[in-house]
Amino acid sequence: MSGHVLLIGSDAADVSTYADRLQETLFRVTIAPLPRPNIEDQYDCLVLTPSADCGIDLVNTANIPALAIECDAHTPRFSLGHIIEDRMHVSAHKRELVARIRAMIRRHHAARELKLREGTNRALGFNEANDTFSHRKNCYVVTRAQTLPPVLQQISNAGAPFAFDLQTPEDFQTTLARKKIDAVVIDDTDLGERTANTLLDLRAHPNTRYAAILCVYGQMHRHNAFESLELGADDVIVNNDTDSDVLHRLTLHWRAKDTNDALRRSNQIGLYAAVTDTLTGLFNRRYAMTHLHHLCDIAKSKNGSVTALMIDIDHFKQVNDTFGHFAGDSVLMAVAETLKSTVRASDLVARIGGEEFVILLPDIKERDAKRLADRLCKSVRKMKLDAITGSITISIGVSRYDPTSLISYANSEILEQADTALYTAKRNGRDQVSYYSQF
Ligand code: GH3
Ligand code: MG
Ligand code: MG
Repeated sequence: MSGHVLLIGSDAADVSTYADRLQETLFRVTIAPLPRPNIEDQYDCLVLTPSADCGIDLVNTANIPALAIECDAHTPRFSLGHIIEDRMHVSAHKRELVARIRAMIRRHHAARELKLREGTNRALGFNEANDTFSHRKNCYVVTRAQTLPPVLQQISNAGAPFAFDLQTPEDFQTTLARKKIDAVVIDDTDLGERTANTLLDLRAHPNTRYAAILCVYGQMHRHNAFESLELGADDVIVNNDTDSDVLHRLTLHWRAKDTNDALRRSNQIGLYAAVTDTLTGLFNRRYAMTHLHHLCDIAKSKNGSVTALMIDIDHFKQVNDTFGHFAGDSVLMAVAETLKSTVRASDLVARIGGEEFVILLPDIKERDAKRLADRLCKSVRKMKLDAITGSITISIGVSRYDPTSLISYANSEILEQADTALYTAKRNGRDQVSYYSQF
C-alpha cells in the first residue's frame, strides 16, 4: 500500500532519517516547511517526528490523520483526539511505524470512500439510516486471568460505551463458532506465543474477519507490538496507557469497523442497483441471463428442467400514445407486480426490455407450466388500472429444457425458442400462450 506522508519536524537530520525509512517502504514523503506547515488534502497522513514542537501551528482543515512519535511515554506532547489519531514511542521497532501509518491511511481512505459512496447512493435514492454508535458495543476480552487487564478495568469502571465480556481462550472458541463478533481484545501477557496463531485465526474466521482486534501488552513486551500489527491486529494497547488513550483507541477501531461495514453494505447496494430495473424493481436482463446459465447448468447436472416464459405486453405503444408515458409506466409496474405475485418464490421474473419480461421456472412440470402461463394471461387481463381505460393483455411464448426433450441444450437457445413462440402468439391474435414446437 502506498500513500503520501507529510513529515513534520524541526530537526533536519531527524526528519531526513524518517524520510529515508519511509521512502524505503514505497510511501511518498514530503517534508513540511516549519513553523507553519500547510496541510492540504493531497496528503494521506501526517507524521510528527520527535522534533515536531508542541507549539507547532497545525492548521489541518483537511482533517488528515496524524501519528505522533513521542520521546517520553509518560508525558506525551500531544493528546490523542481529533487530529492526532495515533502515537507510538520513538524506541518502537521501525516496522511498527510502517504498520501504524499503513493502518491509519487505510482508515482514512475507507472513511473518505464511504463519504463519496454515501453521496452517490443518496443521489440514487439508496439513502440508508446510519445507526453508528447508537448502542453499547460488546467486546470480548480473551485472557487466562480472572479479571480484566488493568487498562480496561479503569475504562469499564468509568462507564465506557463498551461492555467487556471476559472469556478464556477455550470459551472464546465456542463463542466464535456461534456468532459474528464486533470486537476482541487479546490479553497477550497471558497467552504468550499462542497470540500469533490466534490473530491469524481471527482474521481468517468468517465471524471475526471484520472485527476490531486489539492486543494488550505489558510494558516489557511493547517492542513486540509490530508483530501483532503485522499479523492482523488493528492496534496494540500497552498496559500502562492512560484511560483516555485506551478509550480513544477502542473508539477509533470501532468507528473504523462501522465504516468498513457500511462500505460493504454500500457495495451490496451498488451490486443490487446493477442487476435491478429501477421502474419495476424486477431483476434486469444482465441478472436474468446469468441466472439462466446457472439454472441450465444445475438442470444438466441433476437431470432437472428449466422452463422459460417470454412475455410481451400487447399493443403497448397504443397505451403510451393514448394515455401518455406516465400511464404507460404505471402499466409496466402493475404488470410486473402481477407477474411476480403469480409465480413461486423460486421462480425468477425479470424485465429484459421496454415491455418485455422473462420468467424462468426451474423444475416445473409441463402441465403446471401451461397452467401458470394461462393464469398469467388471465390475471393481467383482469387487472384494474386507474391510469387507463380498458384492459391490458400479454402474449407469452414458452420453451422448455429438460433431459428428455430434443432441444439442443445450449443455454441461451431456450430464450430464442421462447421468443419464436412469442411471435407465433402475436401472429395468432395476441392475449394467448404459444409453445415452441418441441415443448
Ligand atoms: P405488440 O403487441 O406487437 O408487442 O405491439 P407493441 O405496441 O406493444 O410493441 P412495440 O414494440 O411497437 O412498442 C413497444 C412500446 O413500448 C414502444 C415504447 O415506447 C414503449 N416502451 C418501452 N419502454 C418503455 C417504458 O419504460 N415506459 C413506457 N411508458 N413505455 C415504454
Ligand atoms: Mg416488444
Ligand atoms: Mg408489445
